[in-house]
Amino acid sequence: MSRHGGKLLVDQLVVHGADTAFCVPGESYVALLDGLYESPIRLITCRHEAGAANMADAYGKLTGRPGICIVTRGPGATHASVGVHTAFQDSTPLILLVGQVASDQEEREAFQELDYRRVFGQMAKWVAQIDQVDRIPELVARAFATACSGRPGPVVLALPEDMLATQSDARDALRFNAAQAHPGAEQLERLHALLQRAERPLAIVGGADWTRAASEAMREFLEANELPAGAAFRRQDALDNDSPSYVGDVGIGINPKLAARVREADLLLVVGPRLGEMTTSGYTLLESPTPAQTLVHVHPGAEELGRVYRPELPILSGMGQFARAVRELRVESRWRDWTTGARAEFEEWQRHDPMPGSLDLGDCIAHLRERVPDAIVTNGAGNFTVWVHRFWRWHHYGTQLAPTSGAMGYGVPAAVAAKAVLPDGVVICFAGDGDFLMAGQELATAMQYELPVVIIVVNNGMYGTIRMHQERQFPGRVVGTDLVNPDFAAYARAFGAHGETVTETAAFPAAFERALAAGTSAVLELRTDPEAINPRTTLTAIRAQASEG
Ligand SMILES: Cc1ncc(C[n+]2csc(CCOP(=O)(O)OP(=O)(O)O)c2C)c(N)n1
Ligand SMILES: [Mg+2]
Repeated sequence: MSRHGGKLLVDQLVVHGADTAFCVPGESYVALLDGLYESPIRLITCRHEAGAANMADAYGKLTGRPGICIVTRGPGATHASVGVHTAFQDSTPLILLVGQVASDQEEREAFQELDYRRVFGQMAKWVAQIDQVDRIPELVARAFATACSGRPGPVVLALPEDMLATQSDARDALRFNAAQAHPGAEQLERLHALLQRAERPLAIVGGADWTRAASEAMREFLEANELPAGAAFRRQDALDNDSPSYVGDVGIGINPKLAARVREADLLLVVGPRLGEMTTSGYTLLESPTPAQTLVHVHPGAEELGRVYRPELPILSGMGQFARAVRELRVESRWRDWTTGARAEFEEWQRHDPMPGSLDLGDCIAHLRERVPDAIVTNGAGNFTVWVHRFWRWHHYGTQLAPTSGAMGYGVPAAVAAKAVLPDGVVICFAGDGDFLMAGQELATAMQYELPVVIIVVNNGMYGTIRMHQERQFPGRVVGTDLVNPDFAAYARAFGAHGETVTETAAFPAAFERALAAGTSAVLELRTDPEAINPRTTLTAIRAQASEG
């Protein structure tokens, strides 16, 4: 069977299980677009390549299969690069397909030409260019295997225009098999021995490569042994937050009492996360290279084990493989009070004192977590996320879509992708006023594909995080952080979406019901007091403290 390269490539995507692709079209890859004509793959055309790449990342997080993003040469690839970077930091399987100049034009700096190996070298697991049409099946299979094996991540494939248009008789590949490590009997025995010796053990769960079943198996292990477990930065859905074992998030804005417990623990069982800057409070919770705590680090990538901290017991394993192996593991718990104490501190941490202003974001989130407890929650970056981390409760793996890369503009596209993957779910995006306008145009995508999501824009009239750092380091010298914003409700209505402005806590529940019932996407602008800079303090207090110091 003879096919052009574009069709051959799309057929490979189907072989490997892709059912959705996110793109912004380009003249550099019309043969690939043509391959998508009459294909079973659902094509979602976006308004910005950053949106398309972030959607592909969210798809990868939700399904465990590579999110497919297709963009054109230099301008499209560079726009999409933020999604590749996020997929790298978040360990998300993703495949970016990029148009490339024709082979006979290469290296002339032809129109929009870039060398993608150099551009994406540091932020992708693998970058390649398919120069011969007959090798599409081989290289696409490798792209899927690479994206999903070990520590998952992004892969970039460049596609010369003439190659895509060339006919080929190549046969389809077979569906790829990802490789994942298992913990050995020896590691499990040592883990058992270390747990038996421990008095103040603490688990930190997170990272990628989880499934609902793996998260449930982990929960069984933790609960049966009365082990306390925190969630790594922006991985708060790794364990049901109602579990008596769950003790809060080990990320930005960590409960100081939980931070103290991480320091005091005699055994840290880290399952999944990298021990990165955000999960270690800027590398302060553990000492590098030799932590005071006995460290057991379980991770699917060998290069991550011992990268910053020497583990007493490194375990190279996938999450499902590890969780299944320890599900039945039992130790006699000598730490019941340690665990119930940590849990009580978490419950206490979810209550808060009233904040300045007529709208209290913490109260709005507390309402939502009761009203729609199983919602998928997305966000980008900004201080508003600290309220989400602190006051939401996640119950199932796959309900938090949040960039550990700290990329603004992630929440809206992630919400759109989540609704495409799980059409029956309630999807709520939390965005800051700055964060929202980095990706607000994808509201058009939500409308075009009839993917209703609720977007909550927390408007404090500034790039709040940066203002906070500014006040801490240069009190009173405000520069570059004020924002003059559009009317966000009117903006939403211009797209045909539902839009409302909410200025008081008491008005929020009814506004949310109207947003849910709107039958389209909705934007609720929440006007918050800029004084309420985070759930613990005010701008004025930060400035005063900094001036004194
Ligand atoms: C793409 C990107 N650009 C810049 C930053 C730096 N940054 C982090 S938070 C932030 C402010 C976010 O403002 P907003 O969305 O209004 O949230 P707020 O902090 O006010 O709650 C900025 C500029 C970033 N993290 N990502
Ligand atoms: Mg803001």
